[in-house]
Parts: sequence; structure tokens; C-alpha cells
Amino acid sequence: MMKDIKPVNYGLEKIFEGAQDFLPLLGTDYVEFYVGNAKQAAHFYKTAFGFQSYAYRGLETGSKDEVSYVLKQDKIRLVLTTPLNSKSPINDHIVKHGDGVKVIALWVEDARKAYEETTSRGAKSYMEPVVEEDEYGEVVRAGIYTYGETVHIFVERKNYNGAFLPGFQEWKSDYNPEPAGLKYIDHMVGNVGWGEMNTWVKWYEDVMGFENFLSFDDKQIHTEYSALMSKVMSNGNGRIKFPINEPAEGKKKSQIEEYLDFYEGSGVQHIAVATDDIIATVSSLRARGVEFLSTPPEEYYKAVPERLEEHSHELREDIEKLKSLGIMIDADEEGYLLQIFTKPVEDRPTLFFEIIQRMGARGFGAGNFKALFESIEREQANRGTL
Ligand code: TYF
Ligand code: FE
Repeated sequence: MMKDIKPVNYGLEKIFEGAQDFLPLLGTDYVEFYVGNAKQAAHFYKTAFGFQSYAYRGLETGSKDEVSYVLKQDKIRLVLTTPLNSKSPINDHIVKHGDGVKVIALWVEDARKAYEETTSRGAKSYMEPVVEEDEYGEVVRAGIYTYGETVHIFVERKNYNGAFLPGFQEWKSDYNPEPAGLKYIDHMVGNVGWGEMNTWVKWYEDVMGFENFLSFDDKQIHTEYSALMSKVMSNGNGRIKFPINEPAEGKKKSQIEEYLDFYEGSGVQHIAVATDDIIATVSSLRARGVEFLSTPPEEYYKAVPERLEEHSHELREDIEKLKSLGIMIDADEEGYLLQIFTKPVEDRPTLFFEIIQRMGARGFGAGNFKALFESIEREQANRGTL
């Protein structure tokens, strides 16, 4: 008998008990990018990834120094912000890092308490609690720094029913490409400098009450040329998962070092977004011009049945179809998962996206690491940065 397995969204049950109760997190509220040209970036995320116009602030709404476009697809909200003049401190971020993620915003019941609990445990303040209000209600936000210049903003929405946040207006557009089936953010990965991974693991434990629920060392994550280490941090209800990577010694330059060189410091490496139909999603994204890493070689697909072991018979999707789209397949004790990675979405080889469909598996595709890193190294070789 075939087990009835469906795409799953973990994070609806407690995965560990304990100290995390000081910082209950309801989910990812939004992800904000600082970019050189938000108008064009918004067009790209609509056209290529199927995001929908949602909210806006700019000159027309009284925002004189910055413009932000908010895009939405199911539970995912992206904010694209650009400066309107040379005075804005956002310029410095863009000069140093290029386009990239500045804010990982977390949805909380009590933003003041989240700020107090984390700063009293050693977090560096980014923004003291502020109450923002308009005719649609009230939002409280506060922020702390994490790795590099990246920040977490705690967002408390007290029955707020305006467009996104006070200061924004609804953004209605005549151009509304079809969504691509992206549902929610599964995880967001940070790259940190040499020897800094455990510092940030401890920071997420001590300051945020997270736990290290999976680890990969350089013995597991390496190719002929390069290596890296990764530890996955999770909050108590599993809704927020942040793997942290650091480079490890190899014969050539690892992708993590390449990122750190081009981002000029630690930052967000990839955003993994979940779909419950990866074949439809990836077909649509490819047709819209999203570029993915090169497809793993023939031997990779030949080895799928042995990699999946007892989960092999659960595979719903046609391997030939997955292969034609370049989608990778891995399994752990609980089920299988399907995943694929885009090329970097800006000219610096920094941030990229992962598309993931979990069919029971809670892991991160460790069985795919070798094929994945070899694909990344083919790109690095083309860029002359391997
Ligand atoms: O998030 C993860 O752990 C997987 C695999 O540089 C991965 O998506 C790990 C490291 C990396 C790229 C992908
Ligand atoms: Fe990932």
C-alpha cells in the first residue's frame, strides 16, 4: 500500500520544550531587501517569481527619502527599498553589499517584550520599540542586529488592517502576472566568516532561545575542491529555521568564501520558499526566465532509488520529469523532499533562492549536497572565482 503523503508545513507543533518561551515567534512577517532600483526589482519579482503588488510608500505618500514596494505571494511578503537621495544611510548598505537582505522581520505578540528579552541577553539594538499608527490601527516594531549588518525586526500587529504597515498605501497595479505557487518561507540561510559559525549558533541559543537541530560538518559537506560547515537553528515551534554556514578549508575557494568576498561580509545567502507542486512551480519559473543552477549529471538521477531507500516507493513524481527540470530529490527518516536552487539573483554572486517541496522530510537535502555544490562550482569556474 502506498502511504498517503502530502506536502507538509512543519511548524504547527512544538519541536522542543524549554527556554525559547521567552521569545514566542508566530512566523516570518516580511523580508526587506535594500536595492539600487526598487521599481525595477519589483518588476522582476512580479514577472519572474509571480509576486503580486501589495503596498507602496514613496513621494506620493509623503516618504521623501526612501521608496518601498511590498510584494506578496501567499504567506510571503517581500519589501524592496531604495534611497531617493544620497543622504539616506541605505546608500552605504548598497555600496558595500550590493542588493541584499537587510531585514528578516519576525511576527510576535509583544514587540516590546521581544526587544527587552533579546537585548537583555546581549543582542545589539537596531531600533528601540516604536508605535506606528494610522486610521487602520497600530503596529509596534523593534529591532536587533544579527550577523553582519543584517537585522531582525519584531513586528506586533494589533488587529492592524491597513496595507502592510502605517505609512504604506495599497498598491494596485494593472500588471498582475500569475502567481507561481510559492507558499511560505521554509528557511533562510546566513553565511558567516571563518570560525564564526559557533558564535552565531550560541547567539541564536542564548539571545533568541533557538536550538541547533541539525549539523553538517566539512566531512559531510565537501566536494573534491571545497568544503563548508552548517548548523540549522530553529525556534521552539519550528516555524523559523535559520541554517548558519561558514567556509572550511579545501583545495579551492568555497562558495561561502566567494559570497563573503562579494557581499563584503556576513549576510543572507539563500531564501528557501515552499511550494506544494514543485513541478508546476519550476516549469512556470523557468518559462518566466528564472535561471537555475545546472542540472545534476545522469549518475545523480540513476542513484535516486538507492538514495531514497524505503521512501523510493513513495515518490509521487516522475523521475524523468524531475530530471528534465533539474529538480533534486533526497530523503530522511520521515519522508522525502524535492528542491532546486536558482543562480544568484543579482550581479554579485551573493543571494539566491531555493524552491522546496517537503513530502515528510524535515532535513535540508544532505544527500544532494555533493551534486549541488558541484553545480555551484561549475558556476564559480565560469566566473573565475573557484
Ligand atoms: O539550506 C540548506 O542547508 C540547503 C543546502 O551553501 C545548502 O539548502 C547548504 C549550503 C549551501 C547551499 C545549500
Ligand atoms: Fe536551503
